[in-house]
This record gives sequence, C-alpha cells and structure tokens, in this order.
Amino acid sequence: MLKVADGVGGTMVKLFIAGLRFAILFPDSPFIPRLPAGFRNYYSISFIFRALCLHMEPELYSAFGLDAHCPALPFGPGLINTTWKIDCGERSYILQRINDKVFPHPAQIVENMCALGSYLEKTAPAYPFIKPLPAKDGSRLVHLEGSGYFRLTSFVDGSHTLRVAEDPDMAYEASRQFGHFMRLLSGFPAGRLHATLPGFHDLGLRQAQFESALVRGDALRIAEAGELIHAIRRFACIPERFERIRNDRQFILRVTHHDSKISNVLFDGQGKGICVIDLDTVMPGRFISDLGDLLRTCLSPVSEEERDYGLVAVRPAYFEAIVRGWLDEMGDELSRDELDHLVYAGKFMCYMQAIRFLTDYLLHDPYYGSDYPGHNLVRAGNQIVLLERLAEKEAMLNDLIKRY
Ligand code: GN1
Ligand code: MG
Repeated sequence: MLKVADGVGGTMVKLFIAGLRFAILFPDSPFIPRLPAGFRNYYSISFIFRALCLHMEPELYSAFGLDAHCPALPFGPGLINTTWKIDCGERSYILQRINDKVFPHPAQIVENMCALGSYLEKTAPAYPFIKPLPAKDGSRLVHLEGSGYFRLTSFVDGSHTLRVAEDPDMAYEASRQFGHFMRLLSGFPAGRLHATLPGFHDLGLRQAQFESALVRGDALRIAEAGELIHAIRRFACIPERFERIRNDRQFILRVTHHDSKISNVLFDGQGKGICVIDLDTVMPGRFISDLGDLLRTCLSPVSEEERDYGLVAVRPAYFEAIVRGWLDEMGDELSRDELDHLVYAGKFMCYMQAIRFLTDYLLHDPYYGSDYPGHNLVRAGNQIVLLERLAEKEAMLNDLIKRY
C-alpha cells in the first residue's frame, strides 16, 4: 500500500492521486485537461494508466524470467492491445497484453505466429521474423488470472517505427516490406492459419454492423452524424464492388497482414525497412487489405487522428511510391483482376475504416474507446474526407501507374 506523507506536500500528492483516479474512471470528462494533439497518443491518460499497471504484475516478470528491476514503459500508439517496452541492460523486449475482448482466442495468434515462423525459418532464414519468446514453462503465451494474456518478443536493436511517412522513400520502404512479407508467404497454405478475428475485413459484415448501428445506436449521435452518413451513402459502390471481389476466384486468398500501416514496419537507422510487426491479424485475406491500409495511412500528410480536415490530402508522389514498392515485390504474384484494383484497395480501406469508427461512435465507443468526446466521429469524418480526396484523383492516379 502506498503511504503518503502528511502536511502540504502530502495533501498535494493525495490530490494528484485523486485526480488521476478520476481521470482513469472518467477519461472523457471535460474536467480532464487536454494534451496537445501530437502528445495525446503517447502521453494520454491511458499512457499513465499503462505505466502504473505493469508495476502491479510482478508475477508476469517472473513467468517470463525477467529481472524484476527492469523498467517497463508504455510503447507505441496501438488502439487494441497494450504494449510496453522493457529495458534489461543489454537486451530490450516488447511485452504485449492481448485484448481478449477483441481476440476471443489469443492462443490462436501465437499458434499462427509459430506456424509462420517455422515456415520462414526454412524458406527465408534471413528474414527477421519476430516470434514470441518462450516463458519459463516453455509456453509462448502467459495467462494471468484477472490480468489477461501476455506475450513477449525481442526488441530489435537500433529499430524504430514511424507514425507517418515523412517522404515518398519511406512510403516505398513500408510498402515493399508488406509486399515482401506477403510474397515470402505466398507458398504457405493460407487456409491453415486460424482466422484470429473472423470476418475482420469482410466489408459485407462491416456494412451490416453499420446498418444495425444506424437502427440500434444512440439517436442523438445518429442525428449528429447525419451529414457524414449521407457522405458515406455516396460511396455505396465500394461495398457493392466488394461483393463481386468476394466471388472472384482471381482474388486469391493470401497470407495477409490486415494492419499494414506504416507504424507496423520496423526501420533501421538508415531508413531501410527491417520487417513488419503486429502480427495478430495475420490470417487468410485479400491483397486489397494490405495495399489498401498502406494507402490509407501514407497518402495523407496527417493521420486518422487529425481534426482539421483541411489538412487531409492525397499526395500523388506517395501513391506512386507505395504502388511501386508493392509491385516490386508482388507484381508477378498478382492476377489481372487484382492488378485492376490498386486504387480500389485504398478506397476500400478508407471506407471500411470510416464505417468502423462511425459504427463504434453510434454505439458509444465500445471497441476503440475515445480520448475525448466525439473522438470516433472525428476519425470517421477524417477517413471519409480522405476517401473523397482519393476518389477525386482516381483517374490521375491510375494514369500515374499505367507504366508499371
Ligand atoms: C486497430 O490497435 P491497432 O492500432 O493496431 C485495428 C485496425 C484499425 C486501426 C485503426 C484488431 O489497430 O484494424 O485499422 O486500429 N485493429 C483491430 O487505427 O481492430
Ligand atoms: Mg494492430
């Protein structure tokens, strides 16, 4: 139990702790001071909460055989799992708690990673595939009653991640990394992987969830989102096209990453890609998911978090770099029908992310949570503006890549 001193200092500490508790319980409260946008992801209330949480878990350190004195700090901007970096002198690790409200069978994730890891050890031994490390009892997933499921991986020394692509070369590198990953695994029977999140990028399912939220969701929020819903309706051709793709046998089921944003690529000090990370959603899928999420997250100079929609833009040089990076790896693997859907891939992912954010908003944010009131509405609007910008430039972008 924490013992707090008396006197003015003690009162200040008690007030701080009370404030922190309030912030954790009511993160959306208008009484909680807002941090500047750039800091929000790394230094938000949830960041402080995560930092405090790990110190409550000494059993976890012991299960993985980690020295209890190694400091752990919250790491990365992920929305679903909780991530810490643990520094133990020479070696550093990444510890993740798998969100088992989202992933119903965390063991399947680890099984997928081990199956892919063993395959790559044989077929591409030079690829630095990041496999979960065994705990003291040999298992690669530790379950702590009441705390959840945890896995540990090595931190790749000298690596870093990027939140946004700072120039087209970085976008090229990121794209090439995801294309490389898919190509290396093109001989792996995708159907052998568990679908860790069934229906994850099934736009038909996402559309049905959206339609249901429009009926069951909060009436005030539905009214507030009226204009956005209208804008979404104008893109009905995107889910319609997906239904045709679903039945098109030329759209091959491949080992697909399903979260191919630039922040899931490790870069070295020279700006070269090392490998891809965040492998929870690697499962059978279509290439439009991976090329699409690269386009969604790299085309604009600002991320899905940006509230000033005037800053959302589609940069043709980045489009070209991403498509080039993708085709340099996957060009020979793609079928004719797939090659005809390069721009569609980006539209597909922007559309799906917009309706996922909006669905969550209408249902009071059960999936993504929110750092401020209206957060998921803002994100959904941002993604629709990005989709509009992309659709406006579609013909020009297609011209740009004709020669590839
Ligand atoms: C989630 O947690 P994170 O940031 O890796 C989501 C992705 C979304 C993304 C939007 C399992 O990924 O599908 O694109 O948020 N992952 C899951 O930022 O839902
Ligand atoms: Mg992820």
